[in-house]
Amino acid sequence: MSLEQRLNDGSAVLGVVGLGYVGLPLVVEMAKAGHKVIGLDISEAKVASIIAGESYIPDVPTEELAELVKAGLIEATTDFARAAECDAVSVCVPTPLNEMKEPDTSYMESAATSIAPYLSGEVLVTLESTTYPGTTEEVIQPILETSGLTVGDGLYLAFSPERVDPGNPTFQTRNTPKVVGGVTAQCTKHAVLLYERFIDTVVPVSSTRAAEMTKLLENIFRSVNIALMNELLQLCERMHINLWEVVDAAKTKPFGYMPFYPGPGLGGHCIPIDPFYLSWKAREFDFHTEFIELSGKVNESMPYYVITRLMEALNTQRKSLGGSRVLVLGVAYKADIDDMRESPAIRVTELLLEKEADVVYHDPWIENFTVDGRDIPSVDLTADEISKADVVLVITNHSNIDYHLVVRSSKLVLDTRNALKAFDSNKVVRL
Ligand code: SAJ
Repeated sequence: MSLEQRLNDGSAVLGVVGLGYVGLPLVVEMAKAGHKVIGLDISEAKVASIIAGESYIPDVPTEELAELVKAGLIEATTDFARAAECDAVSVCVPTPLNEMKEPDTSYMESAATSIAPYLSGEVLVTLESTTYPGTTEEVIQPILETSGLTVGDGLYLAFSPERVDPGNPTFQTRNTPKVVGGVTAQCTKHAVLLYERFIDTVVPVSSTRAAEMTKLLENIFRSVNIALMNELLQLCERMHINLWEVVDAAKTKPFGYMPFYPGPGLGGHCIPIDPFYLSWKAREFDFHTEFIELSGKVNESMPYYVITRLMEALNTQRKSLGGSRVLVLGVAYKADIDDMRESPAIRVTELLLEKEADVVYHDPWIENFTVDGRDIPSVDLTADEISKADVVLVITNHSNIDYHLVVRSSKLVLDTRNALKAFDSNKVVRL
């Protein structure tokens, strides 16, 4: 039976390499569509947790995972030889930057190298990791073809960017449209057949490079617009204009505008990182992506701006930052999730420690917070703890915080997220 038939009748065994915030939701959606799914990961802990039917991703309910594991639809293993059982394999591994802010494609290369020896017959491989245009065909395809298969003769290869927005209550894997671009038309066709099995809307494009660029455009659009807000915030502070109010007013425009907000910096594993995948590749074409470079510079300057504003706020109370007790409220990289990656709270806290502030934190989503090897003490959000702080620094505006208590019990608050916009108190200083 052909791959096309196996995909269409649901008998295709599907593989996913990388069982993180992208891969695990994908595994679950594939299994919910009735496919047998084999999850492949190098992490023994992740594999053991899945086998036990326990989810470690907040967007994947444990009950749902357990039921699918119990039904035998989901298996997990660190044995990549089991890729031999798969008719299609989706690769969802990290694409970080190295210290020189250059793409680190080692995870993708390692994933491709791990499955290549076991590919045979007719098999589809899709790459989902956000990366620069050209990666799929210049880096991944040669590795996969060491299997003896070639694109056009047994191997179908496509790029289909992940669009997971961790914690998004409305859009999850199934109802977020999926862009797909294959090396050949047949590759695109088979990748469309795969994703149509469990995703409501599939959007084919003409090439892998178009699909790779689509994802980068989405995230560069965000980082540039956030940087614009961060720059305007600094101008508005000098002009004594409340930019937060201005953004709220601008977003009443029912067309032609989309709100972004200033903040203490850019966190997460995508927005601060993905744009530099493109600016790195652009150099090969003698092209300087100035918007990307400028937005990176502005966004990276925000933790320093927060410290300046904090010192100014303490100064109004004739206090120095050195020796002051600072309660950092919210340290995850964005509201209502448990992820610290690239969180602006990290750089802000490093700077606070450099200024010899006495730092404690409160974040209901983050159990431990370590900066430069130092464990930052976690405190309960009580009137006593709040009142002990010389200043409360709101870095992440989780919704499950008692902001009334914060305003009532604090001496001073620097709010970098406009979390306290409902309060009219001279104790609250907005970034
Ligand atoms: N941020 C601001 N101002 C804003 C929006 C965000 O300062 O107006 C900050 C956030 O606090 C956070 C960082 O930027 O630190 C990134 O936030 P994000 O909302 O872009 O969220 P991510 O990185 O978790 O996920 C994004 C997805 N987000 C949205 O579309 C809302 C989406 O772009 C991608 O699916 C995902 O990156 C990815 O995997 O690329």
